[in-house]
Amino acid sequence: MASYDSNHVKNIALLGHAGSGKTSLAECMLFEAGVTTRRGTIAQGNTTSDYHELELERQSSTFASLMHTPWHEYKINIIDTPGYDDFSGEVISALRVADTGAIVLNAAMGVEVGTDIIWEYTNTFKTPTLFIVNQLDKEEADFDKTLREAKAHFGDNVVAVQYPVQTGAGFNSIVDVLNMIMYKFGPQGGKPEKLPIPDSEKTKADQLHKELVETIASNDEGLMEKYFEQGELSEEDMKAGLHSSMIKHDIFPLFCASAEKNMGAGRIMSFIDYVCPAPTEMPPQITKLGTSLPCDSNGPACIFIFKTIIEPHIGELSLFKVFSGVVKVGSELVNENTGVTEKINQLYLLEGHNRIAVQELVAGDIGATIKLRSTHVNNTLHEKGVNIELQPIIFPKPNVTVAISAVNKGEEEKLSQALHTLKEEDATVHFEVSPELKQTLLHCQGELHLHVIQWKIEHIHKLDVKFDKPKIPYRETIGSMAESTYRHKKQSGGAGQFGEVYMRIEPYYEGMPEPSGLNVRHKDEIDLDWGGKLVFCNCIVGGAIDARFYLLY
Ligand SMILES: Nc1nc2c(ncn2[C@@H]2O[C@H](COP(=O)(O)OP(=O)(O)O)[C@@H](O)[C@H]2O)c(=O)[nH]1
Ligand SMILES: [Mg+2]
Repeated sequence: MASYDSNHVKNIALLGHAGSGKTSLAECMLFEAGVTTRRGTIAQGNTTSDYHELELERQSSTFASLMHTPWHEYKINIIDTPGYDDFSGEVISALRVADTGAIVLNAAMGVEVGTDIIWEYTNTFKTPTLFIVNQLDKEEADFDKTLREAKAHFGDNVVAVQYPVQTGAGFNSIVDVLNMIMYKFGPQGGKPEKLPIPDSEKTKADQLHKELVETIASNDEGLMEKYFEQGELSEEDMKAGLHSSMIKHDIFPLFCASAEKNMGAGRIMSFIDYVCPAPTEMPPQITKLGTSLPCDSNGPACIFIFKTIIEPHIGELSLFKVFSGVVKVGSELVNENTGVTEKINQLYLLEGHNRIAVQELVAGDIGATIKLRSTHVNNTLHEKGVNIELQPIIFPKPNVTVAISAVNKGEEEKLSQALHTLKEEDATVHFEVSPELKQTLLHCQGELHLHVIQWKIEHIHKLDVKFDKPKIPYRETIGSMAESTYRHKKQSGGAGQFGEVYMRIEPYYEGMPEPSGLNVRHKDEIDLDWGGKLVFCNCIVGGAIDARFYLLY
C-alpha cells in the first residue's frame, strides 16, 4: 500500500443498531476499493469484518474490527463496531480513536433504540458524525420517514445530502443535492453512472439543495454573508462549511445506500476523503497533565492502546492510534503507565483477521503491534525523554453480576487464568473472588455479554463453567444495648498483671446523643468499608490509665 501523510488518513467508525448493515457496508467499501475481489455476505459468513468464530455462529458482530482501504489519494481506516448495547465498550474504544462516526440507519426501521444510544456517545465525545440510510432496496424502506425520525431525535441539523429516487426493489438511483447530480447504478451496483437530475426530480432536488445550503450557511457567519450576497453557495463553499461544522459537531450530513446491492458506498468514501476531518484537523489531545498534543508527525512519537485482541498462536495484538510523531519498526517506546520500555518489533495494518506488515505509521494512523511485554488498553507509549499520558477510555460500569465456577473440581486456577485473559481483552469484564461469599463474582454488561464470556471460556480456554446467583452476604450487627465488665488478674510470679474493663455496646445511628450516665472524654468516628460507622467513646474516669494502653484496634 502507498504511504499516506497524516493529512491523507481518515478514521471512521461504523456505528448503529444491530442489523442496520454496518458490516455489509464495510464489505462494500473494501470491495469497491478493490481491496477484496469478492464481496462477502453475512449469510455466507465470509465478510472481512465478522471473522471470529462466534460472530459467524451468531451471524452478527460481537467485536469491533479494524480494516483499511485506499480511496483516491486517501487511506480510510474503518472500525466496524457491534450494535448491541452489551458491547458498548467496543463502541466507546472505537470512538476514542475515530475522527468521524458514521451512524447507519435501517431504512425499513427508522431510528432504533441502538441508534439513540450510539448518538448519546457521539454527542458526548463530540465526534463528527454522518448518517447513512441503508437497506433502501427493501420493500418496507421509507427514506422520508427515516429522515424525519432522525431530525426528530437528533435535531434539524441532520441534513440530507442525498435522497433515493425510488425505494424497494426498484432502488437504483440516488440524487445528490450537494453536487446536484444523479447516480444511477446497474443491477450489480458498484460504480454508478453520473447523470443530470431528471426534470421529474428537479423540484425535490432544488428544495433539498436549498435546505442543505441554508443549514450550512446558518452554521457559518462567513458563508451566511456569501449566501445573502450571492443567493447561492458553490460546491466548494458547501464542502468547506460542512467540513468545519462537522468538526464542531454542528451538522450531520445524511447519505443513501444499499449494502445488499452494493450501491452508495463509493460516494460516501469520497465524502469521507474530501469533507470529513483528517486527524490533523481535530482538536489536539489534552494530556492528563493538561498540556496539548497536536496530531503532528513532526512531534514526539506517541501512541495510545485502545484495544487488545488475544489471537491463538500469536498472542496479544495491541491496537493503537499514533497520536503524534512517527512510530517505526525498531522504535523503543516508554509505557507511561507501567514504566516499561517496549521495543516495537512488528507493525501491522489490519484487514479484519489479516495483518499486513508495514515499516512505520504516522501521526493520525491506526495500526497494531504484537508481543508487548507490559502494555494494556488505555496505556500511552511515547519516545524517551518526554512524559505524555493521554486521557483513558472510560468504560461503562457493569450492569449484571453472577457467580461463576468451574464445573469440574480442581479447575479453579484455570478459571482464574481464563478470567484474567478475558479482562485483558475486554475492559468491561470485571471479576472478584469474594472471601465473604466464597464465590467468584463476575460483573458484566448483560445477558449477551455473559453469553460471549461463556463462549470464550468454553471454546478458547476449554473449560466448562456454570453460573449461579451470587449469595446474599448476611452480616451480623448489634441489635440492642448491652453492658459488660471483666477483671483480669495474673500474679504467678514477677510484676503481676491487672486490668479491668467496663464496656457498653449499642447500635449507633446518625445524630445519636452522647451515651447517658457516662463522661465521654474522647470520641473516635471510623467509617467502615461496607458503609457503616464505628464510634468509640473513651469514658475512663480519673485519667488513671496511661494513653499507651488504650488503642482502638
Ligand atoms: N436488503 C438488504 N439487506 C441488508 C442490507 N444491508 C445489510 N443487510 C442484511 O441485514 C443483515 C444485517 O447486516 P449486517 O451487515 O450484519 O448489519 P450490522 O449488524 O449493522 O453489522 C444481514 O442479513 C445483511 O445481509 C441492505 O442494504 N439491504
Ligand atoms: Mg456487524
